[in-house]
Amino acid sequence: MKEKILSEKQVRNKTIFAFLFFLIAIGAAYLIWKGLRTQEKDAGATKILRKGFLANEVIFSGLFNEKKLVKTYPVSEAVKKVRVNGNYGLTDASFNPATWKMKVVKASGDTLFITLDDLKKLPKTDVVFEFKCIEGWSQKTWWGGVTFADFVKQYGLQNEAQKTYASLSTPDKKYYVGIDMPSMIQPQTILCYEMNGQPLPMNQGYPLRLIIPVKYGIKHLKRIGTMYFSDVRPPDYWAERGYDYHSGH
Ligand SMILES: Nc1nc2c(c(=O)[nH]1)N[C@H]1C(S)=C(S)[C@@H](COP(=O)(O)O)O[C@H]1N2
Ligand SMILES: [Mo]
Repeated sequence: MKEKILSEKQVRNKTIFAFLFFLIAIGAAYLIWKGLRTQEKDAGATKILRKGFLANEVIFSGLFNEKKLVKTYPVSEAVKKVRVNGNYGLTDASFNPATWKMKVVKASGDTLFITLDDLKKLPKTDVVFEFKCIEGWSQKTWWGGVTFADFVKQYGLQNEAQKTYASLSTPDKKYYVGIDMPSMIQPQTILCYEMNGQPLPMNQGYPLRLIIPVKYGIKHLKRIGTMYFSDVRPPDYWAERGYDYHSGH
């Protein structure tokens, strides 16, 4: 093989280039170090690390695993006595279940008012899964209703489903959640009207609640009053009190 012979000038150029590259690398390393050192503290971490947390939030929000199914169990494994937890938005004495309708605000601004009988006409889905509360308890529970995905199809809400978030709140607006759309569309997420094959008990959200197995209990809003869709993150009761907005697991 013929060796490549470099002229003196070429050797000099290469050396200069290597030296410049070395200086730039040192400079970049110094700037990164200085940046980390002098960033003001933000919630106990530096801002740069904080950006890492935000990136994780996006990754674990369900945006990248929308098709992933939560483990399910046979109905026989579901507990008979389902724990009751949390009654924000359920204490309004003037609430009348007989006249209840779910209000759905469409992207156009039009509103739909949907009854329980309307929903019962749609395909029914049951899900038995491990319901987890951030307080540290969990139990296998059995729920039935219409998947949000079926609901979108049947009511022609495809435009709404293009939004980034869904907002759900109780009729009295005292409890409210915001949920990323991929988690809403996930095939185990249901607008739920049955528990253990029976109508939902009052304290578990009669007539309709959200069951969203990819999330912790705080997101499973009981007694849905109004639903709307938005690219702006909707208010969320527990996120306002310091919990993770997405609360996925
Ligand atoms: N309207 C309303 N929904 C709610 C709550 C609440 O306080 N109000 N608590 C949440 C929490 S923290 C949990 S763990 C689950 C509990 O559901 P369960 O009472 O059917 O077990 O409901 C969620 N949905
Ligand atoms: Mo909870």
